[in-house]
Amino acid sequence: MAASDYDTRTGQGGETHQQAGGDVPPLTTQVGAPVSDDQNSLRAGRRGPTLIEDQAFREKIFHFDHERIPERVVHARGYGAHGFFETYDSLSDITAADIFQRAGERTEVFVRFSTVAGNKGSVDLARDVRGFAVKFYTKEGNWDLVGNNIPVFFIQDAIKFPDLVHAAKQEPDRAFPQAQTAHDNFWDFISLMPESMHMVMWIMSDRAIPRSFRFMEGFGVHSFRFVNAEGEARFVKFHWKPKAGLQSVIWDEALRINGADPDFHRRDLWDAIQAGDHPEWELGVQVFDQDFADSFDFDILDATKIIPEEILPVRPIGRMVLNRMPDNFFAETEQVAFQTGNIVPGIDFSEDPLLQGRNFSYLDTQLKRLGGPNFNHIPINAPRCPFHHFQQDGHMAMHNPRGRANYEPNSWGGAQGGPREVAQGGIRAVPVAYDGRKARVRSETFADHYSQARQFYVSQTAVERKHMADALTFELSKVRTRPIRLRMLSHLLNIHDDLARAVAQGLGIKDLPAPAEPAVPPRTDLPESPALSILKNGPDSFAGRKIGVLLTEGSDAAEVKAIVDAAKAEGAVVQFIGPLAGSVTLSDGTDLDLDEMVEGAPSAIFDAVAILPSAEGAAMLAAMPAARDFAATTWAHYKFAAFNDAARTLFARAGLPDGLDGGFLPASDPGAFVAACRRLRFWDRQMAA
Ligand code: HDE
Repeated sequence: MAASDYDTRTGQGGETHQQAGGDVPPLTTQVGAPVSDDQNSLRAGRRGPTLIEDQAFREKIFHFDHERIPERVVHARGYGAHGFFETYDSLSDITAADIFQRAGERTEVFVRFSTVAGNKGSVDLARDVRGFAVKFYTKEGNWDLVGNNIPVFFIQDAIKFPDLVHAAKQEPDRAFPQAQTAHDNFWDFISLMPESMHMVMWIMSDRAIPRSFRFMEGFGVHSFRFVNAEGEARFVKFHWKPKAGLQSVIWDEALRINGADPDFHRRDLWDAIQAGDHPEWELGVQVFDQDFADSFDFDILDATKIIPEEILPVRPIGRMVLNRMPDNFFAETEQVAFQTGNIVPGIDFSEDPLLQGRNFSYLDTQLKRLGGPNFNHIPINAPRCPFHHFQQDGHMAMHNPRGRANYEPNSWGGAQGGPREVAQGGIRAVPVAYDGRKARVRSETFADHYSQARQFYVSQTAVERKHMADALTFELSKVRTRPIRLRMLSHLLNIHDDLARAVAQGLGIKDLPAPAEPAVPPRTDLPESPALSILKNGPDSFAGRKIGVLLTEGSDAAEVKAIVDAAKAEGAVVQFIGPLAGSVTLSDGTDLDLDEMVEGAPSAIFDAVAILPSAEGAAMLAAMPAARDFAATTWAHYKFAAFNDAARTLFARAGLPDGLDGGFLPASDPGAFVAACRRLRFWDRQMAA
């Protein structure tokens, strides 16, 4: 073939190949040299080898080769957003923390939500704990409240964390399963760690499959300390409560969502914030003194225990609003470095052995992940308040000491001498007195592993208890080693008989094992705590939720409009779905653009649906497996549906019962439909099954 030059910019059309000029800046190298050709590398002759002197090419490839940093060993998959925290009232009587001194003051925050077990590219709806990490850029330094959406943890001592995480992640020989605890190693470890039983109840509940980051709680988990200007210290536990109420999906939906939209949670947060529907949480505290701690049933340093809100109410102290997505995911969400050690004057640690271990881990891990000691120079990590210190040099140093003094004490004096310690305020450890022998021990006050697990279980509604039994059955059904299943059952027997029996039945185990030998006898007298149930803390509003409206050619325009108007009046989002992508022409001749086609939008991605075909359209839908599935799963997931008469053709083919039930409501009364949606699900159907 004869070689000849041709212009690679021609024939490819469009704006992508426009030249610099006007508003379009010139493409440059890293050091600012304009690039004349970004389509062809420099070569010796038309068909000859590439020349090493092509700096623009080498620089581009070199940089690309190094685009990745190590992903977080846990919480690798996450999504962040910017916002603000607003203090309700001054808390100066209990803490000197600057952020809590002035009513109405706003402080910038960055939040990162995450799953724990999965790799960076894993699905959003894994059954897992969610990270809920908040960086407050306060006037006296960054305060990182690195919490989860579950108020307890699996283990009591940080030394077990690597074992827990190894057991939960992919098994090391086969490198699967991804983002799942439903495998032998996890349940092997868990069933040998009775201290994890309370946490197991939480992760087997629907808390581990939240509908959205926007609809989940957050918890600081550990007891911390608040210290006021007089040096008086009290314990404090932190709680985030979503203003939009709690909501989770059910497991079968999670499985479908993971297939249809693995980025479901990301997309949800992105869409909400871009649409101006800014999610909001209230920060609340449980504050208590040493006397309360001494008289409480469990050790307040034990991260496998809660203090029920009914015993110690949560006092709201401010609100957080997320109102801006990062400009760049990598720069902000990936490079953000949370550290439990980042506290500010007025806040102190407790002796919780998990927290103490974390304080080492979070600093250490950033060195590996971000490549050097200067990760706080990265804008997302840098404080917004002035800072001065003598730390210097190292990889990628962006802030360097000025002048001569890079040590202290020095005698250079004044501004030249650099910063000095503060005489008042500053971070001061609470002078807690310790005595005792150096030893590797676990306090006997940490020994009760079942009582609060039971309390969690009995605090759930019947619907939620069933979900827990189903979740345990599902997870253990994936465990191939039978003795592990039995060992788990022996623990469940110490938690609640009903639960153990339901799981045994699901697994086809007829002979229950003996209950596990508890370190201390489990208590059965702890009262129900309604705050622990999701369904008892629903939104009673459909605002911020999504309705999927399934349409066809010829759908009744007035019917569609009435549903859309009612949904919008409630603050809900509407999406249109058709048999094919593109648009449909409604009965009045208007063309309606569709958001999705039914093959790509299972009902699982909506909170409620409206099925409004024309008569001919219904026959067409009835012949489509995806449309039949849409109707069948709406039913199977107990979702509210508005429907018209034509839809019955589809329902019959989808196998729905003739009489339907109270969860399927006539589209002719859109107000009643939207009012029903406030309950989120028609759980009566689950109970009737
Ligand atoms: Fe973490 N955890 N953790 N963790 N954790 C990390 O730090 C660790 C624990 C939590 O969005 C790592 O920067 C130990 C409890 C969140 O960037 C690492 C122990 C709670 C995030 C680490 C725990 C958490 C992390 C990995 C046992 C809830 C994500 C990357 C003592 C209160 C933060 C990183 C983000 C991340 C260690 C237990 C929450 C390795 C040793 C309990 C939300 O340092």
